[in-house]
Amino acid sequence: MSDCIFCKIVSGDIPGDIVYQNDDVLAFRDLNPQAPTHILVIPKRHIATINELQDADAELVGKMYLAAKEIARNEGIDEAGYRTIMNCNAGAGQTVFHIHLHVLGGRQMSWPPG
Ligand code: DGP
Repeated sequence: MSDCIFCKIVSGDIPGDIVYQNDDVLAFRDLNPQAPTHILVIPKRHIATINELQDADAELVGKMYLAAKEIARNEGIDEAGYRTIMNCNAGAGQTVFHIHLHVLGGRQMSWPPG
């Protein structure tokens, strides 16, 4: 998608502080971090929201979570704990319409989220 910020990070057209990638998934630090560790895990292929996911994307979504696990270990937040969130549509706070799994850690998390 030519007008998608995250597709531009995948293509290298805009810079990203990349911490992890494989053939299907890319992860980079959030520009506006909400915790000492705040990383976004995205599929390299453009998918706008959770609502657009197809059955065939099940493995891809699984790979996003496996990436999150790997990243949490690399960041040293796996044992203390971390949060993964994927917002869907504006009412949930989604502002970039290319699905992304937030990985947040390095501080105590509260519940419920706002
Ligand atoms: P959400 O609100 O769930 O759609 O989260 C979008 C996140 O993306 C938000 O935390 C800020 C981050 N973000 C937006 N634009 C950029 C960018 O150009 N680079 C990076 N690294 N993060 C971005």
